[in-house]
Amino acid sequence: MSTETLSTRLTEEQIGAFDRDGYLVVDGFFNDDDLQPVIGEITEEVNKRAAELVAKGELSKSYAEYGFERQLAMISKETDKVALSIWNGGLAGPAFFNLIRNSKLLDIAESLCGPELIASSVYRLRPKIPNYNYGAVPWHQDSGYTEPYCDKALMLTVWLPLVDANQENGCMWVIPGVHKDGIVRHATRKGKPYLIIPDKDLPQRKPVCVPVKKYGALFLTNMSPHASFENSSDIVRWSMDLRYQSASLPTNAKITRLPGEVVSTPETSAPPACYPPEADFLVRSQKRPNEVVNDPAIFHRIRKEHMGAGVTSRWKLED
Ligand SMILES: O=C(O)CCC(=O)C(=O)O
Repeated sequence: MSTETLSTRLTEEQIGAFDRDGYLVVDGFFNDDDLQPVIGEITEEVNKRAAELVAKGELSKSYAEYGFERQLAMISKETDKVALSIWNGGLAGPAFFNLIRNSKLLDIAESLCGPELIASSVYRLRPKIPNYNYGAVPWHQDSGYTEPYCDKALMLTVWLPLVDANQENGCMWVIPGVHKDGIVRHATRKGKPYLIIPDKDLPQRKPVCVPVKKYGALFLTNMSPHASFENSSDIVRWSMDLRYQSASLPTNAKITRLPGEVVSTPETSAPPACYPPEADFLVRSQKRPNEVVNDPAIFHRIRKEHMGAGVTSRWKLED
């Protein structure tokens, strides 16, 4: 725990619930100052990309008058090019960077992962379009995607909706209380982007639907099985998910290594990072504060220049 005063803390009860259930929803965690810059940056990009398609004759109009919740749904009735171009980590403007290093979020991440804090480039923007099959994400643990070496440590996922997320528009579902039971079998699927936990391997606990209103945050462990299903509403279920870990785990962040931190060498058999394909960066540190990345241009450059390595493959094709 940091010696500096943490301004945002979880209560004992919240920490207990996170430890027991493997997830925690905190309503009203964010405010407009936190979210509006990201919404503004997304809107600008959607407008820009829509205008390009209109100019090429691939889209009839920008649908800007439909606003944040509906514009991309309307565009996507004509073309999925705009949605696909911004999905996942496609946008990396200053507002995204500032959300990842939001001090309230870092306070919570620090309290759970420790004071030397790495953020991962594995942040995802997910505009789940109504009735569009790309958006549903099958059951998985985030550790299914990362290096086995990192299974035992906490990598914190923060999932935050940019609109009210509910069962109708495809909010998250979680299987509570099984995150201490280790990794379960995942499978790959031909032509599908996501891993899946096959039905017969799903932990036998009742899944819970986890609606989260805009400004709320859902905190998850890397071992908490979660999924999300179709959006059958008429608005876009916009959300982001961000990830944090301790600098003592394998990381490809370019930082001075301190005693006790894992350095990737053949002797340690540690991978170059918990998720080698994308770039990590230091977001909070007491011991090497001048290595913290706090300039959006540097963030952008680190991501761009990152030479992604593969993840050890441990899953087979679904039978
Ligand atoms: O946003 C979603 O629908 C799925 C998110 C997810 O699977 C994740 O954050 O790991």
